[in-house]
Amino acid sequence: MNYGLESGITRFKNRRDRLVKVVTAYKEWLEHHTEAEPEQLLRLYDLTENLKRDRLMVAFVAEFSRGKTELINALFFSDFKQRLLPSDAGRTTMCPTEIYFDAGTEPYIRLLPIETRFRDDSINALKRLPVEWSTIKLDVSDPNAMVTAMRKLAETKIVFKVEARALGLWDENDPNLGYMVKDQDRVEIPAWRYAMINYPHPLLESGLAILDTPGLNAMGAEPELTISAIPNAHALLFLLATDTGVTQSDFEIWNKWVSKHASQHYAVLNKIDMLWDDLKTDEEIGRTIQRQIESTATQLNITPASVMAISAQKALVGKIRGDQDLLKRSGIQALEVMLAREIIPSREKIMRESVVREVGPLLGEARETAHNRIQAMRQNLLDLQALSGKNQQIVGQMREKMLHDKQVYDETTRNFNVTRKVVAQQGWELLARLDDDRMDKIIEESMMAINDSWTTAGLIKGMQLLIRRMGAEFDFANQQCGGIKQLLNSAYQRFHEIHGMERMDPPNLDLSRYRARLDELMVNTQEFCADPLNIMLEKRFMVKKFYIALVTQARILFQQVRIEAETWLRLTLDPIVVRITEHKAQLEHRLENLNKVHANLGSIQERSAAVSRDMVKIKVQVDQIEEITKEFALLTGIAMRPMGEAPETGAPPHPSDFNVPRLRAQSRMMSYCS
Ligand SMILES: Nc1nc2c(ncn2[C@@H]2O[C@H](COP(=O)(O)OP(=O)(O)OP(=O)(O)O)[C@@H](O)[C@H]2O)c(=O)[nH]1
Ligand SMILES: [Mg+2]
Repeated sequence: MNYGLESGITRFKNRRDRLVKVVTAYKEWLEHHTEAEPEQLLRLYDLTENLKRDRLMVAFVAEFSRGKTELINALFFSDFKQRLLPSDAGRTTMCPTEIYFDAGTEPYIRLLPIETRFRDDSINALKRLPVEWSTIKLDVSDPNAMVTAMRKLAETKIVFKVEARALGLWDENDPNLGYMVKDQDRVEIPAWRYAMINYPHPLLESGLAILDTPGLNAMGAEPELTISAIPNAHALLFLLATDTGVTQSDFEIWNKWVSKHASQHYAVLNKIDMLWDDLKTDEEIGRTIQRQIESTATQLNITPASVMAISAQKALVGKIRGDQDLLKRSGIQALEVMLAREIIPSREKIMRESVVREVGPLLGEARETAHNRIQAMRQNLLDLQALSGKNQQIVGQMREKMLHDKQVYDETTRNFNVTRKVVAQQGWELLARLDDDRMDKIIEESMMAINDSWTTAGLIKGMQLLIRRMGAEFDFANQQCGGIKQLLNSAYQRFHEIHGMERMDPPNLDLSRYRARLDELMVNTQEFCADPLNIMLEKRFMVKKFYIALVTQARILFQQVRIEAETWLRLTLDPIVVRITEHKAQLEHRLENLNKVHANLGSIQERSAAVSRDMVKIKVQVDQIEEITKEFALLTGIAMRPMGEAPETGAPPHPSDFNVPRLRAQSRMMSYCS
């Protein structure tokens, strides 16, 4: 039993599955009932695939030995009936460990050798190269074998100081590294740089992912953690222990890497069992714990209510033994309730917003199209009824008028197509400025600014240039999108004025959150460079590693902006094109009716019957899209607009996730550009 956590995650998974289903239904509707471009369908397919992989990442961050791993064991792996992940006094977890479920492969633990630090590849890049990792298959039915395999996470090796220095893990002048010394020449270093565990646990299968991290020095040594993994996690759990209080290094971690992140973060005061005292009453113990909560809150500058006091160890024991009293006393239930009530819904919100942003406007448009089709059919019937009893001359006049209307419409469409070509060209230019080659060039320029001087001064120069260049591309994207929007608006205006088509107001491209992330990277750089420990010459290695981490994150941002721009173009142009094409089809249909009736006045009944039959078919389309919209509205919480009302204007909501898997879609080209 874990207080709402399991049901919370299951709810998250159900919602996600239902979203996948509704987007798939919409895609199929488009396939069957419209001339949807293959690229658009592919994009929707990508979206559903990405949704299926959507995870809720909870990162555990703290100084060593505060009980991070013990808490992970207690929260998620107590069913194992023993300690699954190694947790021990002193430094235990030696490398950052990601735990998740991937249905595509057998359970495994994958370990990245520490020697890969010699290379200039980021961990993110190495994740795509399985050969670089040492992989151990996990036999989940054998607990002892599992525990043995997990011991790898705590593995260390003894190396000569020169090697450790070359790996950027050892610095004679750093007083914090004394614990590594084995003898005069040798030091102990982690055997692995990073671990990935694929484990079929129900919570992980439902989309939860966990990041366990080692203490402070390890965090500083792997800048990718502090620059991307931790800021990109959806929730951070920061642990303190009652026996150590808030030490200088606890405070540093909280201050530098936890408190200022926009993602949800929580302070957890662990090891309260150390304050349990048989010679004190429960009230006295309660008061002692409360005092420690208050002093922790004061030091971290947060309210006492936001510090959760727990005993991870007793929670694990309580769960393994089924001891409800111990479990209750451990305080872990409050933490589980918080995870279920706050973290999961906030992740769900991000997922919903991203789907609403990508699909919402298009779905609304599809619904509008279906209703317009019915409307046009009704008009057709009225037209036909109006024709009954008319002579051929009158029908001929009506046909002439309709023909004229259609010619005017075709002329407007031709003009629009000229604009469309210009827009396509500008769209290409825009996307070309945001592609990987462009980013490579920007990185190259920034490396030139550093000019192989891996000092903090060089780093600042290189990063300033990188961020300036990226910012300039973002500016260009905003400008270009503004221009495209204006062009389309004035081209569409003619349809509104001459042909009475409803007004449209496409959203603006909003890149503010990417800019904020860029600014954050610059702040990270400045902070790194201001740290006296990093200014020393020996830290050249770290400067380079830090730069690689920054560039990795910057590249992800750049790819995200490209996807954002690509989506924006689609959301802006597609609905207009659909509307114009639909209107044309309707005019043609009406003209065809007039032509047939003109040729044979006796065919009105027959035509009316044919239109009525078509109407039944279209009614099915309308019903389907209504169902899809209803489910979509229910899942995303957006209001369903009663049909016939003016569309809402302004930008749809923005998600704040930096979901890397979405990048898969980046190579897709816009269909209308081809
Ligand atoms: N008394 C007590 N001990 C605990 C509690 N939680 C963890 N411990 C012990 O504290 C030690 C460190 O716990 P870990 O889970 O390894 O701590 P960690 O934060 O993961 O440490 P690193 O992996 O070194 O970063 C272990 O011996 C745990 O058994 C607790 O609630 N009470
Ligand atoms: Mg640990």
